[in-house]
Amino acid sequence: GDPPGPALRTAGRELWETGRPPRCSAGQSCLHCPCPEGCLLRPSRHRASLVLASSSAYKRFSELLPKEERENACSARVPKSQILTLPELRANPFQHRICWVFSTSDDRDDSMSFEDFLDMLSVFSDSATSDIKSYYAFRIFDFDDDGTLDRKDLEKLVNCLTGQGEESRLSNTEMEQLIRNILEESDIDKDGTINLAEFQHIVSRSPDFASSFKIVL
Ligand SMILES: [Ca+2]
Ligand SMILES: [Ca+2]
Repeated sequence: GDPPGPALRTAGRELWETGRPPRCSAGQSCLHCPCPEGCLLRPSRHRASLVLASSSAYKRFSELLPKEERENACSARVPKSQILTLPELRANPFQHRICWVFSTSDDRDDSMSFEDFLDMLSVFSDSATSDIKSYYAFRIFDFDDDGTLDRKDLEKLVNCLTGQGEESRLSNTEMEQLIRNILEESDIDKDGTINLAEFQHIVSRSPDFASSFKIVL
């Protein structure tokens, strides 16, 4: 697809430079977190949607809607099945988690409003800081949304990355060894899981992380 236009980059930068990374101290799970830190996007989102109303993001979003709904794309929700038709997501092994994390649907059906879509684009764009990217990566990898990456999450994460096929899957022994290595390197407080701070610490030592955590729509 087309790279994000200047409008998206400008608005994205504005969003991120004026806000702090959403480090949630309130809830373990920050999904739809009611705390102000967790919702730092919200205040500027309306402004950003105005800026972006004519941008390529808006165009991409409205094209996912049936023709009769495109006029009011700003108030419409795109079903998950349509979101997953985006080529950038179709091949992403975390596509279901990404929809889940960015959707604000009350029905929990992973449908996306334009603002949800915009959040997703902002996080995956070049203008998002590495703190923002790692925060959302953490939420995407936290499969059971309990605010920490335990062995089960890490196993799922590794399976997503290797693919589910018989020949690409790790053996139990390999998986066990890999998870032990990951924990040895990341689990600073030795409680057996990786919390957000530990995850961000690891990511800060991986200069390639931010550039690889990218979806360009
Ligand atoms: Ca978890
Ligand atoms: Ca830990």
